[in-house]
Amino acid sequence: MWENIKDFASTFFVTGDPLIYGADVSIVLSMIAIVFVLTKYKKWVWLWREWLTTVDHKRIGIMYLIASLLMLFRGGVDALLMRLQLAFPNVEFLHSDHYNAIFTTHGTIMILFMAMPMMFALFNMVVPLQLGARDVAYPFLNALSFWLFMLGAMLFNLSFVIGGSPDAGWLSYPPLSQNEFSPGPGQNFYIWGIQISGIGSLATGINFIVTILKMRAPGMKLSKMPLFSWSVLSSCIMIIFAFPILTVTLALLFLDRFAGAHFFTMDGGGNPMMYLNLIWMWGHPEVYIVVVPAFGIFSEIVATFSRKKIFGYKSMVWAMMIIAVVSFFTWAHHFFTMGTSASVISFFAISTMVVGIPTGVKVFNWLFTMYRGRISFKQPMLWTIAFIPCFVIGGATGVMLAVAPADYQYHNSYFLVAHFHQVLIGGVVFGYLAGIYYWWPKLFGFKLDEKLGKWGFWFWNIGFYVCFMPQYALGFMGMTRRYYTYGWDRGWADMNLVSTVGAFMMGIGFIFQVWQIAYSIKNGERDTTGDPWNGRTLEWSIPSPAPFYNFAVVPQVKEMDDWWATKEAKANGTYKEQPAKLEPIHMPKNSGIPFIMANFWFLVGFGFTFGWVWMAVIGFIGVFACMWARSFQYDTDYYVPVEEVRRTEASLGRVV
Ligand code: HEM
Ligand SMILES: [Cu+2]
Repeated sequence: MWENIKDFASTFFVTGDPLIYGADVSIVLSMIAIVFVLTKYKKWVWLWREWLTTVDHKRIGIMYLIASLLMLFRGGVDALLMRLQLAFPNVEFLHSDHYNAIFTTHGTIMILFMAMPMMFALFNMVVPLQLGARDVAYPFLNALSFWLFMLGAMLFNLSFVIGGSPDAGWLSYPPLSQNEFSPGPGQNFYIWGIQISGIGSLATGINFIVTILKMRAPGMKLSKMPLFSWSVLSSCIMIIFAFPILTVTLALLFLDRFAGAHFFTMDGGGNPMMYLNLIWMWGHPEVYIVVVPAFGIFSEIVATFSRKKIFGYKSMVWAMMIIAVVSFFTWAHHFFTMGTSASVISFFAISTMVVGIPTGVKVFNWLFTMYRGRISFKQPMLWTIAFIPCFVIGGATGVMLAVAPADYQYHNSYFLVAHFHQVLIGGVVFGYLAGIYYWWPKLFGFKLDEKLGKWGFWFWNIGFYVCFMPQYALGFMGMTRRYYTYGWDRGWADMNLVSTVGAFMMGIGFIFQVWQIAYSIKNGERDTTGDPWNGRTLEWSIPSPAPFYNFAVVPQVKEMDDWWATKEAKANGTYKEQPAKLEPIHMPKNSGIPFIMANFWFLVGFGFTFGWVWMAVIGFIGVFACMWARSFQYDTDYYVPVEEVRRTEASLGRVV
């Protein structure tokens, strides 16, 4: 009996590596600390009522934000471990297997569990406020999306200490990811972690499309909608077309592994190339899904901090929509070298280059907006300005990669690694950080400290170039990606050392940012106006932090940048006060079902990961029970009385 338990434990828990024992200990300690604090300060009920069951888009946004910052930390530690290993030749503090696991979890976490939730954080924090809405179209579904994401991410991260991490690369190509070459639960963790959170992402896509199309304040025609909301629309359209492909692809891969099917096997009629095509039909749009909202953020920030209307509004909208469409026709550029006909290759080479055109249009629009503007270099603007050259270089190297014959040289080299980090960090991360700095006061009621933030900014920025510029050269020098160590004879030592120094500079930048948040919670400049940046769009017309119902009175929109127009009219004395009549506000009720249902999904995933069908069955029964319960719940909304609205507004310094 004891032997059996020992046997089981030694395969169930990941053992043998001091790093992992360290993680085990810190996970257990932090759990104990959390339980202790919650109990000591009697916060369990508060946690349940205010957070775990909330359907308020702002709170959901904040939870996404916290989760994504934690994941940025985890993915960042992975990155630093890899860079540490590569700093010098012949270092083997990570074994080859462990290195494989680390680049796999780094890539997967950064894209699916860092970039995606940070993007959803911004969607949730901003879109309803910008549209003049009281919440998203389906608040319950929104909470469900969040919890599906969260439990999927937890499942994926659990592989670090239980069962073993996936190690077949961030896209898990077969045949490597098949049972034959990756037995053990790692690949299953990958499949189910992504699968569960992916369902949440798809639902978020639907939710925000409906919100944008149906919930805009009266008078806000699509042609007057702020550009960030447009970018969200573009991104969500891509989500609803791309994510089902991912779901199906992973489901088929799972059938191969679990049920011995032959969709992507080398024999039995299967074809691994099919997987590559499918996964990139999702994967390429995916990178645009995460970058287009960053374009929206930059558009808002450039206009606000140049004190000018955005240049070329219509062309911006067209550019984002064209990107959404073209992004579905470029996927094969990820495997030019795998041998197809010249005509297929030329099609994908040209379509890839075509994406550069709308993107270029946008860059010029931002520059023209800044031209002769009165620019103020606050944190959001700094990140925006840093983004432009960074993204332009990343885009240019992307076009270099799109030149198919030349790609035979660059393919899977460090040139590629440098390229995609340049667009992902310079575009996505810089963009989201800019957005977080920009909208932070609206959510939290105070600004983030400028001085600490600027330290963080410079460390990130200089660190970025120090880290990734040498990698372009390393690519030309023949260093391929996913290399776990190399010898002195290669001549790669100097460049790699420089690159590692840069990576650690970015790490220091991140520490400054965490410090900045901690410092600003206490000492940050309070925002009493609700409009700390002299903004242009509706979210700046309400107090900060935004009250739970957002708008005491639903705004009537007349112009593009309506809030700016209102302020101008007030300054000119042409503003006509509209008598604001308070009415009871219709709001959704909190619900525990999303949280509970996502936990059942977790059971499903965990059960399938270890092949314990009984557990998956219990999970499915729970999922259906939750759906059942929800279907017969009729008491899902309530009205906030006028008196309460008046009181809340008064406590925020507004008279209505
Ligand atoms: C913070 C600075 C970062 C550093 C220092 C860094 C470093 C690295 C390193 C060393 C690799 C492995 C390269 C190889 O051996 O082939 C890698 C791979 C990767 N990184 Fe990063 N990274 C960073 C941030 C990011 C971000 C923000 C994202 C996405 C949003 C990202 C996405 C990826 C992906 C998708 C891979 C490929 C994984 C694979 O080969 O399967 N990284 N990164
Ligand atoms: Cu691509």
